[in-house]
Amino acid sequence: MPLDAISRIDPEIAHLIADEERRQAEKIRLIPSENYVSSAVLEATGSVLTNKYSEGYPGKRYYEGQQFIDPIETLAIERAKALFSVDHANVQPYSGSPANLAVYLAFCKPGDTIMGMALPAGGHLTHGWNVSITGKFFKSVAYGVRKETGRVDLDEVRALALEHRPKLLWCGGTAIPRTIDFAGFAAIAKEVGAVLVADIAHIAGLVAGGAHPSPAAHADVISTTTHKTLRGPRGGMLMCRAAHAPAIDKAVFPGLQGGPHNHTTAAIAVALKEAAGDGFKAYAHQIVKNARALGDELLARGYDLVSGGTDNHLLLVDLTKQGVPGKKAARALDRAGLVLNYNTVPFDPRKPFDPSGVRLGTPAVTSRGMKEPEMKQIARWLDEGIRAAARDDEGPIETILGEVRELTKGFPAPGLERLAR
Ligand code: DSN
Repeated sequence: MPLDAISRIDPEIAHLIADEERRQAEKIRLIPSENYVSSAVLEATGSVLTNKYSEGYPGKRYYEGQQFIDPIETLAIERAKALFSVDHANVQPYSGSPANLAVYLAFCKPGDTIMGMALPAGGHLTHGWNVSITGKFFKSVAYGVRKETGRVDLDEVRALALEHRPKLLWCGGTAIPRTIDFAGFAAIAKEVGAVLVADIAHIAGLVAGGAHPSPAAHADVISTTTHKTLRGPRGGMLMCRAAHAPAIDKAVFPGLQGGPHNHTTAAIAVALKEAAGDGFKAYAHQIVKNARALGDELLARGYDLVSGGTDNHLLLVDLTKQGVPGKKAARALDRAGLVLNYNTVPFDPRKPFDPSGVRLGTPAVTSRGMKEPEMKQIARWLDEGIRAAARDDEGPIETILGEVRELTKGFPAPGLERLAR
């Protein structure tokens, strides 16, 4: 975005934004929950819609002046319903965590039993992990993954669900490299009378593009952020069957939130239109092809991938064999222009703030138009960078940084094309 006004008023912030733009343009961004939004989404996010209060829902607001806000929110809702084949959509959650909290409010009372995937196994904080409000206000039961396979064991999930009879059963998470068996979870939820919530924050774009099965026929509620593979602004959505719509809407507003962020709502609407358009299916499938290519090359170089590979956009790499902790590797790779995050691996003997693994993914590089040959090159750089980090050798890191800059020049990032000119 042009930074003329902000440069005049607040040059300090303008410089920092410009630096961040350059960082996003020059580096290879592999954090699997990040992406590049289009210029159209950026424009909506930076629009005057940020000036407007709109507590309520289209046609039922607590403030006047909604002549243009109501149709914007209605468009976002209708586009979400069509794209994900759901009865109802609420596009107001500020992001994924508030969306998930609204689900608790809709279906549970404090102290109720809920069940989700353990954080160290790949689940999300808000699925009942102990440091989150969701693990403090509810009696949380966690399922994990099998040590031998790194995958969810539905027999374990079923046994735990039968024992504890949770009100809510979460599936999905933040570090799951494999396809989520929504039908399998739905069968368990039905057997124990739980509400099944599919958190598809990471894979929403893959679901929309047909590169991951949809939970629409299986889950009572679908929760998602809008800014990961879906390539929208920072935001959240809840989708559900018609029967749950009143409870979900009431939980989001007035239960949990105040006025919706209308600039975000408009940007979500734009992103949903883009996701329904030509090219998004190919984008979603290319994300998966790229992750597989990256994973295959890392496997060939001797890396341990949790679950042995990937079905989606992300890879979880256990660096124990390489003799370098995840944080040290992630820091060195960042200096080399390859941005990923350190992450626990299942059964990690190390602490979450200094774990054994790294997590990486392909949504952002795929948005730049990179394909399998670039993934092989990136895997080579990752390998060289990790080996250099293990022996505290800064030389290769500097070399890789130069090569990364050369490669990224040929793949302009959406929203930042002008920096490539
Ligand atoms: N922070 C998100 C992620 O990176 O997966 C989850 O909230």
